[in-house]
Amino acid sequence: MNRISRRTFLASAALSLAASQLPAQGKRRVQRALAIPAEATGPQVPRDFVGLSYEVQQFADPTFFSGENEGLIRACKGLASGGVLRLGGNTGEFAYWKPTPNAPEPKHPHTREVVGEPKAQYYAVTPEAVRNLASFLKATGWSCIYGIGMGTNTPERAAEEAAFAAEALGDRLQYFQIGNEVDLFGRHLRDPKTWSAKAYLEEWIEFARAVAGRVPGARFGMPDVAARVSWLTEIADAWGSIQNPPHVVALTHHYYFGGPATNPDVNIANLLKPATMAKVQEMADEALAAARKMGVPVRMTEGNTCYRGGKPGLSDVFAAALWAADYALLLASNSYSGVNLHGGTQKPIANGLGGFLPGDVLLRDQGESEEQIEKHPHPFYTPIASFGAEYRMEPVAYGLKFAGGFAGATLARVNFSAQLQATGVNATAYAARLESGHTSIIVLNKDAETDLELSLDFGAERAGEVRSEMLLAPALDSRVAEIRSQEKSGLPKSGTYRLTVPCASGVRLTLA
Ligand code: BDP
Repeated sequence: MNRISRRTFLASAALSLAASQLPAQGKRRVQRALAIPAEATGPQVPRDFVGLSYEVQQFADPTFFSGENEGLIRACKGLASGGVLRLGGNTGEFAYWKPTPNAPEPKHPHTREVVGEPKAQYYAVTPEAVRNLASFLKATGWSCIYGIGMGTNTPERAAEEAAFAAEALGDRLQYFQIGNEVDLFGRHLRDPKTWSAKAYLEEWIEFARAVAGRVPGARFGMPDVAARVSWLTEIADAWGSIQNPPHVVALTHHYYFGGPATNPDVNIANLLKPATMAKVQEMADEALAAARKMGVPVRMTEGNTCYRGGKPGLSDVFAAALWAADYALLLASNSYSGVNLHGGTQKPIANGLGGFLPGDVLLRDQGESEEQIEKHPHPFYTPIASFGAEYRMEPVAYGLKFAGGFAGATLARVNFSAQLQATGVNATAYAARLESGHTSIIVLNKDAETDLELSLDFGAERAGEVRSEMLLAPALDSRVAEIRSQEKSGLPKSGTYRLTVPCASGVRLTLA
């Protein structure tokens, strides 16, 4: 068999999926030929491209990130080998370092109580939590971007915590980040009349110098802005005038497609439409220009589908898987060093948002019972959900994992997505040369109704076996996702391979 047709896909999928779980049959089909180059001359995707982001407040339970938390360790390893765990989030600004059990709680500076912003509920980060984090990282094979608060912290305490963390985490520590979403500090942590990128930079340098004073060779990612990527530009422009600047190794920003859950525009059609990715591209263009000026890469250190804890029916369904795969690969093709999708458990996320998740309000309004509501992951966007002691990879995590198949690979410098979208289908594609030397292509058909029939031209001299995997679910709004290996086949002598990518699915082909 030298061709995988839609029927073949469906037939092999049917071996273990119930008929109701097959991908939907498209109402339309479009055909397109793509020439896959033998050479890949685009960016190299770092091996540790895939990452997760968690609130610092997860530390309040030192058994969470711990070498003993087997369920979470298994889930992280299932998502990516050698991923990056980023700690930060709104709650990071309300943590204080408690070096010994008897150390008193410091006096906290006054902050304004603002509805929707975290309440000034302070909690301690302890040596036990940081040591357990080290054992967790060892067990998972992951490394860490360690967040230290700036909003209510002092440079001295930040330096003391950093010294302990650097020692405990050793080579598992990639770099520190000081301050989370500093572009929003004017809301509740600083005077909005005087707060600016310049004011932030002055303050940040004081913190970073204090940390570098205690941790020789300390590395930093910054500014970790919520949305204002123009701050990266301002920082890059100002950087040259700083004497002996701290060692910054990445410029970082966050990204949420939209929010909150109650916003009707935050829906599957808008999440998946090409204009959404066009905006991502604009943001990447600006971030990259700043990063090039500073000679560092960009990392998207915290993001997801919908801010304020996610939206049920969007963040926790298969549409989020296709979004995550596409979003991650688009950033990889823009030379990003990685993507950390935000998540965690209910309490830290809710605390960081003023006490509740708007998604729960939405479900109650829609008449769901408390029992039904509990079946959703909390927060709704979390890539790894915990239900009691069980940890489960959510659809969004399957998308990230699918894209993570290109970790370590070199991307082809061809805009396949533009070629596909020219046919009117909402699909994207990325090709790469894997570390093994094999060529691989990922096609994401985000279209709800159109199947895509591709003729992939690999060139006549390329022979060999074709392996394929599919990212699938019964429908865009299904609460499940799966990555399924398909039967192997051969590449015809012509070098042209016909592939059907059903609507609302992803396919990856690898020539071996
Ligand atoms: C970001 C915060 C994070 C929140 C998230 C959200 O850094 O703590 O959990 O958004 O709104 O602004 O869900």
